[in-house]
Amino acid sequence: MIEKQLQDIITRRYHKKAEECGSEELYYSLLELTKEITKERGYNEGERKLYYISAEFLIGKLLSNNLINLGLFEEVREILERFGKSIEEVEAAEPEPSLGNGGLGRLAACFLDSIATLSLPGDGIGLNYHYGLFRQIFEKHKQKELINPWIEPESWLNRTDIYFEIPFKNFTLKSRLYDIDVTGYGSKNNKLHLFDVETVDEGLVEEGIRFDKSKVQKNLTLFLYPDDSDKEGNLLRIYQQYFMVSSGAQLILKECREKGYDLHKLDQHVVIQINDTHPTLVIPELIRLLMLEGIRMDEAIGIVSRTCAYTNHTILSEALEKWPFDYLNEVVPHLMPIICELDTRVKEEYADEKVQIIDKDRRVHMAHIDIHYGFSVNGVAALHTGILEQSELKHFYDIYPEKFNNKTNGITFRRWLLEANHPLADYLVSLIGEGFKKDASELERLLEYRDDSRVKERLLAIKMEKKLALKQYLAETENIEIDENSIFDIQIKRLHEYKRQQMNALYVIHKYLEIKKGRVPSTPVTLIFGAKAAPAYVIAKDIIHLILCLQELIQDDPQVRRHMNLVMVQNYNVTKAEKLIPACDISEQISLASKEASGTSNMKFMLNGAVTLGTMDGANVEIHDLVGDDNIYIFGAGSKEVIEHYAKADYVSKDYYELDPQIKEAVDFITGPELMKIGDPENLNRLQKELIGKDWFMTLLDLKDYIHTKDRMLKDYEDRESWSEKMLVNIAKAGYFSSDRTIAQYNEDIWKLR
Ligand code: NTF
Repeated sequence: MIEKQLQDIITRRYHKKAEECGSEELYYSLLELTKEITKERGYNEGERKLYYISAEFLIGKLLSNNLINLGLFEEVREILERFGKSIEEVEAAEPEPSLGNGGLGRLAACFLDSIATLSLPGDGIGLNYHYGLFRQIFEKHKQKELINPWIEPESWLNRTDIYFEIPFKNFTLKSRLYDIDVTGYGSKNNKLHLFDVETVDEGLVEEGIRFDKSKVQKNLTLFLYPDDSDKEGNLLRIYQQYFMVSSGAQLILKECREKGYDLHKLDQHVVIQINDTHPTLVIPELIRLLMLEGIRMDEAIGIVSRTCAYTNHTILSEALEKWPFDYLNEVVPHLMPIICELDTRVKEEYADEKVQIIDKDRRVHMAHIDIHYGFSVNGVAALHTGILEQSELKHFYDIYPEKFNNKTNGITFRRWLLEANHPLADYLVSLIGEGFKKDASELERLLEYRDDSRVKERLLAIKMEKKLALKQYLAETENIEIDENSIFDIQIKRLHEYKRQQMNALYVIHKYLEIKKGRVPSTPVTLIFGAKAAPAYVIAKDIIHLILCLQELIQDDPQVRRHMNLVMVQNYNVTKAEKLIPACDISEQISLASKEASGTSNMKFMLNGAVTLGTMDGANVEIHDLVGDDNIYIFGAGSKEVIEHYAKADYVSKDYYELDPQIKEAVDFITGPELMKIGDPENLNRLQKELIGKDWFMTLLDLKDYIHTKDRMLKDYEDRESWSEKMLVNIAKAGYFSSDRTIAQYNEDIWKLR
């Protein structure tokens, strides 16, 4: 049936037999077929609908994902095999959109999958960036940014004829709606609505990703928020944000009108989840639009406040947006009377400077708008929400304790287990049945096999299979050689000082020096990094530089390489994550406690049988609660201690450097002759100076404990029986981190759909 449909499409498109098609032709034919079948399933509906507004949706490739959700994956795989092609080859022809930076955007994508899977009516609203985030390449041990075009004449995007007028101060832009169908696993679909500007001009891009930031009509959806290190960059972000929320708000009201809803009762039919502060302007915009419909301001404010809910994803103050009043006024003057009114109402009620919307420097605090004029505020892991309540947002929690709630993040098991790890998924089915695919808590049944050595041996064999698959992938795509018999220790996430890739690099230096002294580990280890740095983030780029220099140093030293290898993959993205995660033995989750709101790769690794090496931060705390001391390696200062150091300003990295010869030796090595020969002295010197003189994220505080704990872990790996039991327990306990659970909780406590 499917085979016939596919062959018909191929004949119409290419006048060929399927056997004669290349990967690309097969990909486009399958794209068409999948889109057709998806449409036939219909869309979730209900009296009340969720709109998840987010500046980022890091959706990844969609072919396999959609085939799995449609229940067609196996069949299509077999058909392709008969045509002499593997699904992997075909999928290689699909470009990966990069409509997000990291965890926040990937979370939004996992959420859309779970919302559809739970048959909840809920659509995403975002922007159709033409190049998204940059594509990363390495040149002279440095990151270079290139454009990442992903939109082809034919893609998952469906172009609609729905337009909205978006008013700015000096001009009006037309926004056109594009939709991507979101398939649920065995359920009806929802949509991801992406808005675009008709007048975008890709020719604006000069060298790399440089472009004229001032030509807003031509660049608004060119890149996922570009460099905001200057005023023009900031203004462009405000333009993007308003364009997104005004388009979204107009779409929401259009859908309500079409369904005949009374706009006075908007909050009964609509709930808007504001993903971080980027979509905050939806609050004043919706008030403005309701007033245009003849609703008085006071009532409009009430309606919108009962409609909007806010999720906070970070306590890092630089990520909490505060726009200068004058910038907003330059872009959207028509919103300012409303923002001022919202501010006045707060000032009349509360004297506390910390809860004001417009502060004394005339900066507009976006999160404060969300908290005062939304009905729910949630953090993304228990520890994170606790920190929001007890310190970061304490002044708000004191006013509105009833608004605060926790929703620990989750990941979709369809992509991160069924798609990324077929052998493991199949084996789990053979042991505990299909149930876990819809109800992830059933994974716990795996615990019955805790003492079954045949099962544990099989888990080790599957891990080896995925390590070999990664080896082959890296050899083919990046010309990198790795040894499958070594321990794979992986840290993949955005490059940020608080995530402390620099601490991992210092471990590498330490180990290098140990090996040079003849103290070699009994099992070789391969350390794998993947990370993009924000183009304007100088120290992050210096850290990449250090890692790439270390990589070369080790590559060229066969004596060391036999025992330790270091590899940094280029252009880390969702596709690469799907290859790396199933192959991992040790999952590096080493952020400074209190700084990583949740983390989600920690969950993906665990689900695939890696063991966590981590601090008591974010969701690591909850992983630890679930698996117990024996099945996770925890080290370093806890969040209380860290928060106290900040409060007392008593952490002095130089003391750690000077008092500990091992630390000193490792830090000194950064500017020693070996690396200075390979790298750029400017970058290496600056990074070293930063570590000794500032080290804002306390790398040296935890370094010793990190080294000891990691060495202990590498040793424990050698007891294969007991290690495989840790793997089993991690897989069995991962069910809690299904985004189906997270979304069920959002719905129960916040959205109340159906
Ligand atoms: C990220 N926040 C956090 O840093 C992660 O810990 C968390 O897992 C994800 O959100 C998803 O909740 C951001 O990316 C941002 F933008 F808020 F800084």
